[in-house]
Amino acid sequence: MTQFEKVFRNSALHPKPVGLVLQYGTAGFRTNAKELDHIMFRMGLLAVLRSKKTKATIGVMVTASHNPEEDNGVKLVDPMGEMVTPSWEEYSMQLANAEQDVLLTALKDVIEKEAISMDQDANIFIGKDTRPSSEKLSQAVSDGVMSLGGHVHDYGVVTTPQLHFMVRCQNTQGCYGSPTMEGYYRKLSQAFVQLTKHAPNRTDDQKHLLVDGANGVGALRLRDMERFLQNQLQISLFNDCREGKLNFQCGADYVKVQQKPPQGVEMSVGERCCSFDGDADRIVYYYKDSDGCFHLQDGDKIATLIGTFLKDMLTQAGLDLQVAVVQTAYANGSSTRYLEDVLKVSWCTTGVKHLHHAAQEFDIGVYFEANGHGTVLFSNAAVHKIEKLAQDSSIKNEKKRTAAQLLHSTINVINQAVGDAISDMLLVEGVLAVQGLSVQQWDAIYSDLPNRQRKIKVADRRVITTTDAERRVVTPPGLQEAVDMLVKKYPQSRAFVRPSGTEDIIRVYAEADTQENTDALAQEVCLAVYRLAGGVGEEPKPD
Ligand code: G16
Repeated sequence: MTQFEKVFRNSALHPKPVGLVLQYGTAGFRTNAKELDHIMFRMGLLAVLRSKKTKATIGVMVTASHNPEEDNGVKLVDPMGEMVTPSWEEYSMQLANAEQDVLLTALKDVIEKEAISMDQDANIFIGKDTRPSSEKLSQAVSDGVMSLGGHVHDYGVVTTPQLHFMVRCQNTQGCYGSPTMEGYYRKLSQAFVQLTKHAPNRTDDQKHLLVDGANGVGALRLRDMERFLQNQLQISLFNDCREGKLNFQCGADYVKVQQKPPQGVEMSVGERCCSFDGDADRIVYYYKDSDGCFHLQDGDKIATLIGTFLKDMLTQAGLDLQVAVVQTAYANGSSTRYLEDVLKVSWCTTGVKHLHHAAQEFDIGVYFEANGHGTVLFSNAAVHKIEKLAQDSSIKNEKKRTAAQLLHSTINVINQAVGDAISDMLLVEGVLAVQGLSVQQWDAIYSDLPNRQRKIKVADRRVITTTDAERRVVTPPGLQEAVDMLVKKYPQSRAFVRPSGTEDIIRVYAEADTQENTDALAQEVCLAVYRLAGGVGEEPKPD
């Protein structure tokens, strides 16, 4: 039997529902798990082609991240650990949506267009989150890979960033680290411990952190990592999968959107807390003040903390490297104003795949979405300069030597492949420790403008199209004009509307001078969306 005959035969075991069309979204395919078996098999096929094309190991992660437990999805990982290149998204849709009888034609079309040599070996790393559907769906990925003659290494239940890390380690022949779970834990925790050596005498309270694991894989893997941290971090873990549902009233997305603490976390006044999302590629921090008020340190605050720290260290080390922060439309206006005074700020469309590429333009690119998804990228030249300085034993100036060592450890604590809640947590903890900052002092760097995010259900979210990094609506006609009119009513206000690429909803963002005005603006924009873009169900009511 030829390879193609085998694909044809096995694809019948993962049949596509006739007529079902799925879009490649912000982070791959994502929908109810029941609709995904054929997608997984076909993404296994595509991963083999991508591996043959790049002559490198490719990753396939089965997860729906922040979505509800009944959803699932798939993220493809390119050779350096980044999201698959956008030019292959089209191929993934071609394969995903081909009816059964033309699947081979679609497959051969990609092979031909990309001039892929089918004699080339293919290696695929597979990971999955803790969803009940993930086991079977990751098996469908394996079936796809093996049908086309690829080799599978199944890492089992891992965080999305861990899988990205493994792919990068494998394709850099170990230069980035060892492609094993132990390799991941060792690399990050050793760098973290090095950072904390510059912050001796911390009290147990200062080392203490409350973590909400969203009842997901991040909780499991953080438990595994604890023993490597040499007691430099004392973690109280909540929502750790023992009871409670994945992402339900907990996790980074819930905390960010609802602007309130997750269920199941016992917070005392002033205690540092953080939440991961369902596949641990996002993190947000928060605390409660003595009046019981909740304070959120989201991705913007994390980017500010890290960006300004890196800039200070570079100045002290005497290194002339440019640090830039990449933001999206969701960035709070106050964060942008603050950052523009101290660093270069660049904009791009929502989705880490876009931010990652934008950040690669700089010596050091810090990118964070407000929802807590982000990391820091160092160019090869920047890494080389920092490493050289950190190893230079002839430096007499102690401040300069320390700064170089801190920069070096910072590089190693960061998972540069992709945003990583565990790595970002260690980075934030390390920076706060080194700078002797409390969570309140970090929060006080600037004050967020009140903001609100809402979700609206419409009959077909594709009716809304956008431009200008998703900050302006193009269709349906009249919607942008309506938003513009509403924004004029409130001081310091801003609002935008965009279709989600991960959930079947429209997202509305609003900010203004007071929470009352923000909520009123958000409500009015929701009504405009509902009326002009085909809202379904009851009219949106104030939150
Ligand atoms: C994914 C993307 C993020 C994006 C988020 C929400 O995150 O990786 O870049 O911000 O979806 O996207 P949207 O607003 O289009 O629904 P995750 O953590 O869910 O994989």
